[in-house]
Amino acid sequence: MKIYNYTDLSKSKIEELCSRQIEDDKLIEERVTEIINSVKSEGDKALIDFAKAFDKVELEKLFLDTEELKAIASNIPAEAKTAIETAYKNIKTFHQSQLKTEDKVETMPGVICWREARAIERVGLYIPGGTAVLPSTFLMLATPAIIAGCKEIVVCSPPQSDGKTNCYLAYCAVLLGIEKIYLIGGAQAVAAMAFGTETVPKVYKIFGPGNRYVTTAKTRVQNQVAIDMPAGPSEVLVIADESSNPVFVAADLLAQAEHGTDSQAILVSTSNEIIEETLKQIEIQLTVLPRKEIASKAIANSYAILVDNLNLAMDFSNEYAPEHLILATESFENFISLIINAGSVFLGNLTPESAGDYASGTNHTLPTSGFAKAYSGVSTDAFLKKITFQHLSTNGLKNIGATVETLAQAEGLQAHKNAITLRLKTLKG
Ligand code: HSO
Ligand code: ZN
Repeated sequence: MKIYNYTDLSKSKIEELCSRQIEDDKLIEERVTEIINSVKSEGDKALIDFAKAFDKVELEKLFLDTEELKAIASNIPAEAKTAIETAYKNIKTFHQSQLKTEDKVETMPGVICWREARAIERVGLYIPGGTAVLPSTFLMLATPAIIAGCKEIVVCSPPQSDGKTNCYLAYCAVLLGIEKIYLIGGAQAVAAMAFGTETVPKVYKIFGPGNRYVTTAKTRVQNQVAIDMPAGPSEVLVIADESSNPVFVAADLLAQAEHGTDSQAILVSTSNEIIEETLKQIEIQLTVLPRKEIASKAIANSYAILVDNLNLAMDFSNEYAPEHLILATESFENFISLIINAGSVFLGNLTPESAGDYASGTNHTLPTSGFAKAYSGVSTDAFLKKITFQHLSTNGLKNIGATVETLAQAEGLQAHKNAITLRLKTLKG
């Protein structure tokens, strides 16, 4: 991990440290285009062929139904079952609190405007398989979809080599009342949900993380469906001062690093000793991690920055716009209002990112790659759209009439003007 001194950094160096450009991979682009085209033209057959080619499994059918899911779920260890239930309860409570009705507003006498939320009828959730199977992602996506009231929730996850899914995902499905898991992974899952096949329903919005194939496919199908957000490798930025605990800080950085070799784990600190001690701790904790190969590569690509004060740390963090921001300081209260760009924030020394990754209630599907400057993480809102309504009374029409007529005239749109004028005339009778 490289260490920089903030005062020595030029503007362009700061920009470089904040940029997460991953080069376009032409090969991935081409493969994804081929996959999308195959799914579009051959439907289910392409999905079965891809399962054979990529997942090394001969599927007889493309999904597991409720009975099959129940059977698989029965193998879940009791502890995991309880943990999933507790996490679900917290996620549900937090996401339910996001459902808000808005007031009707009388913008001028007799002119009433308001918004009402309606669920996106059909949504597609992608739950990754591969190096880490993520039941937590299942909870994070399906819970708000159910709370929002989405009628059809299509869940895709790559099949295991036995043509099934694991007991954790199966248990989540049973707990949430999701009737099917489609055994489809990668770009082909995204294509299936975007275009529909004989078996897989076409959806209106696709959610969920995935590898480069999945994320490339999601950007590709955007002229067809909505997506949650553009995705890149996961990242954390920890701000630490003398009041932080290097053992905890190291653990948090490693928790991020173990996600993938391209993960970013960044430390910004006012204390050189804290940086040194954290780096030592990283070495110690790393040696016993099962995913140490992955984590050490990510750590090698990450960096620490020494700053003169926490305000400068906040400046850097806002420029970097981290997916996760940890304020590992006892004085976190003073800095909350200074946070402008971040996906999700963890306050104080006893609040690890892991809490939010799994169980506190907040969503872990968050904007990466600096997109926290413009995007929010997934929430119940992401599964809703807001429809505006308005009603004009006689008085309202009279009050707003001249304004609309004048603006329509100015834009040279006579028919627009007439829509008012003709009504006003009838009123005058
Ligand atoms: N930190 C990941 C979410 C996750 N962590 C799932 C563990 N499992 C992206 O926010
Ligand atoms: Zn995580």
